[in-house]
Amino acid sequence: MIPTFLADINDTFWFPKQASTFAHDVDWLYNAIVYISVAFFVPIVAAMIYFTVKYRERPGYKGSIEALHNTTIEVLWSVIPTFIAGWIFWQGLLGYLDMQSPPPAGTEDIKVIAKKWSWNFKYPNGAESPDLHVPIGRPSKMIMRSEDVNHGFYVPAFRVKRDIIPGRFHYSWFTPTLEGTYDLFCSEYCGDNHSTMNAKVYVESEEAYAKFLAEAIKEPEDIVERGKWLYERKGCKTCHYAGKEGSAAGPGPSYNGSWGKPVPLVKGADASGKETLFDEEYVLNSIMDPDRQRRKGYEGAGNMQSYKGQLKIEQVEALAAFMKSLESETPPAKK
Ligand code: HEC
Ligand SMILES: [Cu+2]
Repeated sequence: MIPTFLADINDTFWFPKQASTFAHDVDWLYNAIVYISVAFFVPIVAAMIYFTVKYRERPGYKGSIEALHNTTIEVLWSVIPTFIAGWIFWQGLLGYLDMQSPPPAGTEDIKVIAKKWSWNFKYPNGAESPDLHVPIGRPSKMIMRSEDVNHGFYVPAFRVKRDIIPGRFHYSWFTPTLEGTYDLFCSEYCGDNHSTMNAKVYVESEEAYAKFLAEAIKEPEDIVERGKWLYERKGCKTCHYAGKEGSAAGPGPSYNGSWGKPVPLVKGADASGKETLFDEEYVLNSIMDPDRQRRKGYEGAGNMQSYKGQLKIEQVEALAAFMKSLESETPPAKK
């Protein structure tokens, strides 16, 4: 078995907390490689320095030209490292296969949707959230896809990392072992706001997890609250500013103070072709068919994708009500 003093030292040293069943083995192998490297590095460098000094060229000293070859030493320094490298490969392969093979049944299956630049998690009961919640002590399986470009699902505390390539599904799994809040990062550079594509992972007791699921499924009754709820859960928050609780100014226009005012357009479907009013109809068009009316000053890359098929008309209504509720808020200075 793995000596614990080798693995658990990292809890406080150079690794984050060990919060999954993988963490111990990964850290242990990492340490083993470091210690093996040190065990070679120190004597080799020491011998090098010693011989450099001992056999340096100096008056009255002549090196011998016969000592060029020693079969015993050469066989040893080839064969021993080969076995060590083979062992490292074997241990790494076992760990890799373990991480690539989710248990065939009994996992908590969570769908992960990566999108520029936010995460969306869908749970078995239909609930969704922008941060990941998982129960402790039970394997959770991530069924992951990307809506646009390459992203990477990376939770350092679990020692789990997996690329997500558009057009196919990728899987990842882990069994959390320590309650707490951990960081989730996107580990593939995916454009301008890649560095903001982070989320939290909440490892919770079964009761807390069940409570979260029950609450996450219900859309708030109040229409404005529901709009805000959708704004946070559907990824709008990464790009649009919406008041004090909203995110910092992203690539999209701020919702604040826009309602009922004229919107200057690049190309418009309305009669003048120059501007339109910020109302329900404009919000609906912007969400379902963003190319039809682009706001002036926002014609560049990194624009909004259509939400056709992802939002119901009632949900658009709620989002519009939420934007309307911000009509008196002052927008932040544009960067
Ligand atoms: C990838 C970033 C991004 C995301 C995510 C995003 N938007 Fe946008 N949105 C933009 C950009 C950029 C514009 C301006 C260009 C345009 O008018 O199409 C815009 C325009 C809009 C407009 C018109 C606003 C105006 O002032 O002209 C509305 C309304 C809107 N988005 C709503 C939403 C809603 C609702 C969501 C979530 C369901 C959302 N957006 C998600 C980037 C985004
Ligand atoms: Cu990304």
